[in-house]
Amino acid sequence: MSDSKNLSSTERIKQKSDALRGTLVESLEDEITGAISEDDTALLKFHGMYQQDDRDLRERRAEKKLERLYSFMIRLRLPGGLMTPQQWIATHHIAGEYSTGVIKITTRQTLQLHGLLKSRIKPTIKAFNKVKLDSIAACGDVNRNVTCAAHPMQSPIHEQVHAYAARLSELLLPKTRAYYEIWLDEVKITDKIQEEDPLYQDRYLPRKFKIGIAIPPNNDLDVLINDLALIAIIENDELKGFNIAIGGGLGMTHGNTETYPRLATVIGFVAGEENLFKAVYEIATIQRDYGNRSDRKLARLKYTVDKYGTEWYKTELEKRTGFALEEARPYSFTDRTDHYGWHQNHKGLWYYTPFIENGRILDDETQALKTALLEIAGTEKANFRFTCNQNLILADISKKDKPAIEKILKKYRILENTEAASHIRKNSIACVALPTCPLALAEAQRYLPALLDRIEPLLAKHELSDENIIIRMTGCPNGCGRPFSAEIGFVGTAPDRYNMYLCADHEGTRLNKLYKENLDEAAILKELDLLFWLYKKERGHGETFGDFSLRQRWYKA
Ligand code: SRM
Ligand code: SF4
Repeated sequence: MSDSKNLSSTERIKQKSDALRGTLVESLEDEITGAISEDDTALLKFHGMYQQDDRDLRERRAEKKLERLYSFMIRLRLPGGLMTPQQWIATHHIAGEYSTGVIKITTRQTLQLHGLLKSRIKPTIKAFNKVKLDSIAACGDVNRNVTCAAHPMQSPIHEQVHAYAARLSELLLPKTRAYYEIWLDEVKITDKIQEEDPLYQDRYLPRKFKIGIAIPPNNDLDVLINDLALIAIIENDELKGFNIAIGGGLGMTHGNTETYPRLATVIGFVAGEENLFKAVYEIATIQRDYGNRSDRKLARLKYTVDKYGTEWYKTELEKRTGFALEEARPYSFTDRTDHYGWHQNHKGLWYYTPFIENGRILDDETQALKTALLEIAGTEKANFRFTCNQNLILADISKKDKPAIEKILKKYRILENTEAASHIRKNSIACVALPTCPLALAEAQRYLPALLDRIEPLLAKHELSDENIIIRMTGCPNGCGRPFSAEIGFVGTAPDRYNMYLCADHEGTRLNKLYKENLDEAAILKELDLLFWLYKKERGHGETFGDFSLRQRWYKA
């Protein structure tokens, strides 16, 4: 069981929080500061928000003896990443009225708004609530947004599998009414029994907990990086059940060898809805009871699995559920990318995936994406599905409505921009990083597009422009843009410096390895020039860049 003597400070904050209420109401009312109290910042995460400040302005404000420019980021809970056109319209207006206006699609197929001032949080949540959207448990030591394979056109039973994302999200929601009381002015409940929480109890989980559901052969969500990965097993177009894998997670700390990225290990197969739900629930209770509660850096499920062993975890799970897992069923992933442009499913419905660089939805000099999406939502002829590659699929469009949507896409240069984007750019991900992320050591989404401007000519020089190389960048080793499962991964170490990782596979079943440390842009480009030259010259037939890098042993011993 977890050490209850040496609890981290966050454990104590959770425990004395009165079911996540803390002093959030008082913090909100405090007009002296744009911030909330320190303990409340930990609790706010469970309500789907983070306190941040504009790091670009820190020094200037400090010189003027001004408080940091505090603001808040809100992340929606959107299991499986599905939104109606009406919900999109509301999100568009909320973003414009209360946040920076930019809507960010995240790597867990939901949306974030940045730059909300303290006084705007409540109106924002109320406006989302009107269209049945919330941010409960989008952050914090609870189950996070459940991700699911995004491509409906790829499987006739996509809807059936997709429904599990919403139901698992419901199953693992905290029972507290704090969110409704604080943000939506629901009357405070006096009967505490109503919010007793057998799963989370009073200390919640030791750390964040992530679930993903893949539908092979596509692995667009990088399912094995989740604490709990479910892999749908489909035979003869029928859903038979799910393989269960545990212990994925990417975060690490530079220089701390006790921390590491890890892919989930498959422990068995489960058939039937009741058993699946039981297994998911009990995997969470084991982590609750055995996860590390004294050192948050070692508190994710992956460390619990490695401390006690996979077999132990499985045995404990079977003891708690009362049934044995079956032997894992065969499956294989062949693809991890989004499918840009128009595609049609088995029912004849159409899907369009535009290229959205790093998930940032805004109007700029190349295209009027935000305006186009508002106009498309206004037609009510397309649903919005977000992908874990920070993209959007305009979904479920009938043959009759396709020309109208296409006309809008053309008018605002979305078609043109999507067609023009290079393969490597379409396979890129960058995390938010500066200026809002407090943990960023280097730039990511503000820099990767410019770096790609310089990488594209190198690929052209070596006649590799048509290769689908997966490239990702993050501003620190927490791994939010999943750089450790990229064929070329850049992880920030300091301003303008990155560690470079190579050797992951194309399908998301092998992590990469450290190749070179602390490279600046000139060094990155020099390395890539050489690596691309060798790849072009010596690759085997159809060999991917990641597989070639591994064969060449391009990693530090
Ligand atoms: Fe993340 C923390 C952004 C996906 C691992 N992540 C953060 C914070 C909240 C920084 C903080 O703690 O104050 C970042 C907010 C930046 C900002 O200004 O918005 C942040 N993470 C993101 C997003 C928005 C990146 C993006 O550009 O899309 C993704 C939001 C996902 C969502 O909708 O829920 C995001 N984060 C991930 C992923 C990828 C995934 O889940 O597919 C990972 C790696 C997988 C994993 O969990 O191991 C990830 N984020 C982390 C970690 C490392 C956790 C660890 O085990 O060590 C942190 C730091 C922490 O928790 O202490 C972190
Ligand atoms: Fe911030 Fe690091 Fe996550 Fe990027 S990887 S968003 S820099 S915590």
